[in-house]
Amino acid sequence: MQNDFFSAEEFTDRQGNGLQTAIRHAYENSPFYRRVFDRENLKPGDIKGPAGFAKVPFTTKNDLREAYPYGMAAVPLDKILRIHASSGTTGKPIVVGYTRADLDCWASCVARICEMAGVTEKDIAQVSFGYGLFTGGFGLHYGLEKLGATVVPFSSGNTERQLALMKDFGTNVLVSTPSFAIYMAEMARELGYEPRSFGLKIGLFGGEPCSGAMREDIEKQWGLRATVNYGLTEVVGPGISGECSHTAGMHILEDIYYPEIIDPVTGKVLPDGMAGELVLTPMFKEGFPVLRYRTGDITRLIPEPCSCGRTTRRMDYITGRSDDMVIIKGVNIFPSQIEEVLAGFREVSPHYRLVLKKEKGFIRDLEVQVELTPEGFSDSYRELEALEGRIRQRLRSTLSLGPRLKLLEPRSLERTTGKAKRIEIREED
Ligand code: DLL
Repeated sequence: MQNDFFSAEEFTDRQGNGLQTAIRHAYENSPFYRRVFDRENLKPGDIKGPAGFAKVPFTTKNDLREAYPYGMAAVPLDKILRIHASSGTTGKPIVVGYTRADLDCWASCVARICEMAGVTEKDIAQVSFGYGLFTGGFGLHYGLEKLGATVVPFSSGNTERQLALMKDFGTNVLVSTPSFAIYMAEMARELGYEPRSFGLKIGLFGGEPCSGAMREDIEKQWGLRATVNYGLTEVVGPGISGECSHTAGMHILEDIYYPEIIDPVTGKVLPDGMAGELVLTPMFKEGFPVLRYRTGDITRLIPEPCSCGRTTRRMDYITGRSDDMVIIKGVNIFPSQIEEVLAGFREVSPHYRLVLKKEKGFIRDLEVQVELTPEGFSDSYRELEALEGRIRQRLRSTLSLGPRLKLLEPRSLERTTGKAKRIEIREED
């Protein structure tokens, strides 16, 4: 679609106008932002260009939590057509509401992401994200429909039936979390099917990190081309960025979402290419607008143009969340570092879990639990011990700390049909 090919000047112009629209709408219609601007003694007219925009305070997850349920609304509730919410594993969920224009814009964004990934109106796409308050199911559904693809709105769960219908309906595009795609392949084999025989062509994966090893595994097992896409409830849901067929980072829909990367500690805006926390401003959101939302996701903006010719900047894969960082014995660790080490061993599967023991608020102990692959599993104690030693050594040199390691039999960790749960915290007093 033509918006992905704007020239740099066109983007600058559009973003300048878009940011002005967002600021004015928030200031004039959102009691929350009116208070923020008044507190800072800021008026929309004072904010000019990117340097001026940096004066706008960040919005955090906490702000949205405190606004539960409707405190972020900037339109009367009768203009809200749909509500979604984050799962809210801790504290209150975060609620977002969409006007008709918001829903149209969202569907167009998701359609663009799907088209970029190579999906066409000839395809049959099975949506295996949950339909409900989670934005994944409905978000992809309406985007794919807008594109003209045939949608199979299966939702999550019921893996056996999911596989049976996939075969019968001739589904060729799978829409799910990457971990569910791996689980489905495992299940297909258990049921006696060869995953490649399903004829899947493209995977649209999102909602959680997809490491290089996971992507390789999915592509090899299903014989499809995997693409990843990114989004979050607080900003809109899926449809913020996604990969084109060159699969080298996710193009941000920059004419709709204004991205910044900041140093998570100082809040300073960082130049393209440097890793930090992603901050997003949706420029045309009416219902529940947010300005400079701190996503918590660590990534970088890729300065080089993509060989596909699109001029929208790409964001790199998420390497962690600023609130996922584990500090243990004074060492900072991101789960993605552990995943990378594990991915280097063909004897272990992509299924792992980090068990953190907390004592009086501090993490005292980290145990890495990882499943062996059926080929990596051995009856020989000596072989397993040698493997354990090699993994442990690699973990120690990467993390500067030696966590405990537990090798598990194949298929012993619980599978999920949505986002994988990688971290378990055990509180001890
Ligand atoms: O997961 C929205 C979504 C649904 C995106 C389906 C793509 C596909 P939330 O439940 O609010 O929304 O979770 C958002 O999930 O801040 C990231 O930490 C993580 N996340 C989402 N996509 C990716 C991705 C949806 N491609 C949170 N890579 C975000 C890594 C991702 N992390």
